[in-house]
Amino acid sequence: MSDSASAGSDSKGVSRRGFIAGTGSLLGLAALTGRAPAAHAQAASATASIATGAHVPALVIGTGYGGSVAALRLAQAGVDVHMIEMGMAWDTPGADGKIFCNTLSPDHRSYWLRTRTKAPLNYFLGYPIDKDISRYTGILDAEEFSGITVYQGRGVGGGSLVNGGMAVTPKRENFAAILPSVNPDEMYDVYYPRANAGLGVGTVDPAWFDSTACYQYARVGRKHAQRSGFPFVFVPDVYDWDYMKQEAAGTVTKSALDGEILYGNNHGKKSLQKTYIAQAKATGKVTVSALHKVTSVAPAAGGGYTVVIEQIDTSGATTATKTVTADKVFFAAGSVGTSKLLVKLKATGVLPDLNDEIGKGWGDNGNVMCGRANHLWDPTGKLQSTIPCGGIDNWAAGGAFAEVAPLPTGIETYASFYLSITNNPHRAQFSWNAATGTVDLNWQTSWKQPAIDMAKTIFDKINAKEGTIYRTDLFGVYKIWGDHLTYHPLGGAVLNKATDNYGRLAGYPGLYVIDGSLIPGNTTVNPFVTITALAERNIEKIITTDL
Ligand code: FAE
Repeated sequence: MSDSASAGSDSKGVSRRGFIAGTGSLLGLAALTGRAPAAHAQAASATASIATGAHVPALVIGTGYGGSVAALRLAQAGVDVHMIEMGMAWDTPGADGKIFCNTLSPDHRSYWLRTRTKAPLNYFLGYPIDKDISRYTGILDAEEFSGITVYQGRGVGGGSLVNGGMAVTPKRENFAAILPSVNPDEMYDVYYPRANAGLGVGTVDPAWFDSTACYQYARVGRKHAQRSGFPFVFVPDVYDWDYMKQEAAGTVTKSALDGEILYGNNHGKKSLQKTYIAQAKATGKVTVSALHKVTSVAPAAGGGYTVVIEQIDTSGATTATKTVTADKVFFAAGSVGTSKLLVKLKATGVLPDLNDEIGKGWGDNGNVMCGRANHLWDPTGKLQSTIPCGGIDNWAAGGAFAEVAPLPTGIETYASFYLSITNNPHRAQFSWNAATGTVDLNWQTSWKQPAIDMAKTIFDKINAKEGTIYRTDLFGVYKIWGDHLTYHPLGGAVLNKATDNYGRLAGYPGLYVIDGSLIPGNTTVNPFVTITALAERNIEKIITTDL
């Protein structure tokens, strides 16, 4: 399942000095190793995972948005990069001929090391819908902390494998609240456009939206929003909109129109595997070890860092422990993954000089879910595209931006479903629990109340206007709010606090954070475009000044 690595061979030949001087280019590599960088040599290296004892110029922990940007740009600058990913490569079809399983029939591929599914929307018509599955390194991790379940993608591509692909650039007037130390001009003139281009972001054709059966639910959402005086906005996405039109026309294999979301998308979604990671691999300078988990990063005696990596099998069991060295290490394990590693490494004395901001400033992007029960004359449709394309913007007045989300059950439900992003002010902290040897998060369930109150500024008004009520059967028995979870973990190694203003970790030259943990808890909209744009900004600076 792991899809490559050359660190034990090619990159070994690149000296630290060579890396710093930028001579790890294709030409320099050939000169240093005495071997021509022939295409077949790269192809051969694409089958082996990283070897113990390897030395790599740049090691990236995680293959989500931040990691993929770092890998591509470093490679384009001539640096050999090895990416370490704890999840699977997701490049091999299962017995059913598909790489990913369907949302309506989850199997072992759905969840990360669970024996029972843990669906975010876990009830239907008041009945629990979770089912037993066999334990496997599946694609969606429902990681449970004491007060919140944090959903994350596992595999090469990180969150891009499981998310809805909603690619939203925040409004410029909100930017100062998101990243106060970053110059908005450079973000809106350079890095957001670069991120949107790199991700392949596009917007639904409005005329097709108005006519297709699969967005009836969104049109109902738009009608209800507008009748209550709320702006409805089209939300860009990385789904291939032409492919979706062909799905609707019945000329290609269905994906968004066949209920695929959450557990992977077999066709139309442009995950990072198809964009940044594909480009990175095409440079010939980036290799990836899947089913490898970084457990330690420590200063090495001769300079650089010693990285300990556990190779696991699909049952989660460790099959090998590898030790490699790296000149530079990029933490891109996601907000939770990076925070957990850094908090542990500081507390256990491995990286004792990390500052006291490590683990702080974590937020849930104010996520809260709810459903509304429509009248019989407002059906939302049996066929629903799994890719949301619209939202209700009440951020300025009520602190909420609500995605009009699908409920792709295959039957008419007369339900409107929403994921709200709210301006919830609560922030939690990760801390090391020496007794259990784990990292805890001190989020409290009651901290969702401000998010609920903000979401209610939209839905109470719509319900009053339409004469409708909240659904009480989607998150339990007589439970309105999905307030137990987040899809958008952010923070834990906040920019310009735990790191400098470009993600350099205080006290450790050559260690960088480059993922969602840099963002202090909220982006006012869905986060991955901002994570990508910030990574583009930071890696450009790092390449210019640190290499
Ligand atoms: P992320 O993409 O999480 O990548 C981190 C990677 O590191 C993962 O592949 C991990 O498996 C790996 N990793 C962790 N620890 C280790 C370790 N120790 N060793 C090796 N590898 C490790 O990080 N956002 C949007 O903007 N729009 C949406 O429509 C949207 N929908 C979502 C729907 C769902 C169900 C979920 C779960 C998330 C959604 N998100 C959405 C959030 C988005 O996917 C998330 O913010 C980004 O993926 C975070 O990017 P990072 O680069 O921080």
